[in-house]
Order: sequence, then C-alpha cells, then structure tokens
Amino acid sequence: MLKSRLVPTIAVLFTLAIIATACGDSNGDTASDAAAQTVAPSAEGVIDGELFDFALVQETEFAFEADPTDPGRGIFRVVTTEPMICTIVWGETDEFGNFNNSLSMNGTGIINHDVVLPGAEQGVEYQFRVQGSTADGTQYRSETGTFTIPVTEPIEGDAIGNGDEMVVHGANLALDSTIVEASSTFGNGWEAENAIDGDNNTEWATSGDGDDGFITIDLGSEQQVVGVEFWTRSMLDGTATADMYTITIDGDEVLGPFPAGNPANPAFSTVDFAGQEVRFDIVSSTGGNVGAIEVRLFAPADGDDTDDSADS
Ligand SMILES: [Ca+2]
Repeated sequence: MLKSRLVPTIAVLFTLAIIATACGDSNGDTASDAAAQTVAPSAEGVIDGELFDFALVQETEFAFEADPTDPGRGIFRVVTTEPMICTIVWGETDEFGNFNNSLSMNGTGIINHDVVLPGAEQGVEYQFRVQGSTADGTQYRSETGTFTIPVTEPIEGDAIGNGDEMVVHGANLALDSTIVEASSTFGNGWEAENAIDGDNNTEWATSGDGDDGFITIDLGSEQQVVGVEFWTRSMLDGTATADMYTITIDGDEVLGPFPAGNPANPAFSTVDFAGQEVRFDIVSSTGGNVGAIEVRLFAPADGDDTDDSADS
C-alpha cells in the first residue's frame, strides 16, 4: 500500500505525524518523548501524565497574611518564575473544599499571584496545596502544607463605625434598595447589585472608570439617613481603590467629599438628610476598575426612623 503512493505530499506526512503524536502510542518504546507524555485516560479517568514539583517554578516562599481591609478573609501570595495560571486549594482537612485564584483579572498567566481567601479565619490552621500550569501546558503541584492567618488587633473604636465620628444609628437602608444606574460594570460577577447585597465577598467593579465611577441606588421611598459608608473594592496591589466620594441626593443636594472605607475600617460619615435616590460619585482614587464591596446608608436609631419630623 505504501509503495503505491510513491510521493505522498508533505501535508499528508505532516498530518500522519500529528495523528501519531496526538494518539500517543500503546507500545511507547518507539514513541518520541513528546508523544510518550500524551497518555490516554485509564478506565477510571485517571490520566497518567506528567506533573512537576511546584518548587521548580516558585520564586518566593508561600506567604499567608491577614487582610488589613477585611478581618473575615486572608491573603495568599507567591511569585512564580514564569507566567502561570495557579490555584490554591485549601480547607480544614486534606479534602480542602475551597479553591481560589488571583483576581488580577487579565485572563491569562501571571507572575505575582496575590489571592484572596474568603472565609479564612485568623488563627485557624488550614491545609493547602498550590497547583498551576505554564503556557507550554506543563502542570505543577506543591506538596500539601499548612497555613495559619496571623491574628491581628481589632481597629480602635467601634467595630461598625469610626469611634467618635459615629452616631448611634439604625438599619442599613441600602440592603432594601435597588440599583438605578452605575457608570459601568466590569462584566459577569461584578454587577452593581453586588454593592448592596450585604455580602463582603461580592463586589461591584467598573470597567476602568477611575475617578468617574458612580453608582445610584433607590431606597424605594423617602428615607431619613444619618450615616453613610462607601466600602471601596481594591486590588491587592493597591490599585482600583477609591479614596474620596460624594453623595448626591435626588439629583440635587451634594454632600461630602467623604473618605471611603472597607470592612475593617468602615469610615462611617455622619450625614442628615431625607431622600430616596442617592448617587455615590468617586471623586479621587488610585484609578482603574474602581467599585464597591458595599455602599451603606443608615437609618436613625430604632424608634426614630419612620418620619422626617423626628425630635431634634
Ligand atoms: Ca457586596
């Protein structure tokens, strides 16, 4: 049969070579090294491929820190010697149960892996493993190790507010509000609704709006408000952090600027107005995909929250 095709085209030869490589070779002895690494899955779905020690691509030690902006989570950092897409799997047992990767949001391999670990409690020992891939498809995995997020001192003053700046207040009215408009959203998973869902692990992120970022919420009816907070999102390298913001009430009265806060330091600012639609404008930031973990508007303390003719 081969003799009958004296001059097969180069294209045909090339195709045959690819097929031979892609299929692997059941009698491996004659296969090239490259083909030998491509092995068909076993009946159980286990692929007997090559897996390398993560230490081969590891530039720095694994580091685990408390998140200064949020005591409810930790931060994991590692630098790799070449761009990689990496995941850390972690949990209280060697069955892990959590997996996280960097939120650098560039969609491809990176060298500085700064990873938020939502729910990692300070002082608790967790088991973890780091795994990832380089651009040539080589896969790497570390040994299973343990980490403990160091315990940090709580910030001085009230856990909800900023100590002496804070007034006694009632419920966060933003939790019952709706989104009217936002300057933009980064995409799926970064919607404006994330800024009013009461969840510190969800964020509204803009698509590079920087100092032009804004979000407008509707309280449903005119409400008396005695305090405001804007919990900025921020990348672990400090970018996308809002510094100052203003609020505009019903398209008219502007209050502020106020300092932006975060879950660890909410930066409660005292206000006194009645209104329904409130727009938060970022007026200064480190630029980039700014946004908010939460925006919060507080009703007066219980018993003083239903009308605007309250005692003064
Ligand atoms: Ca949220």
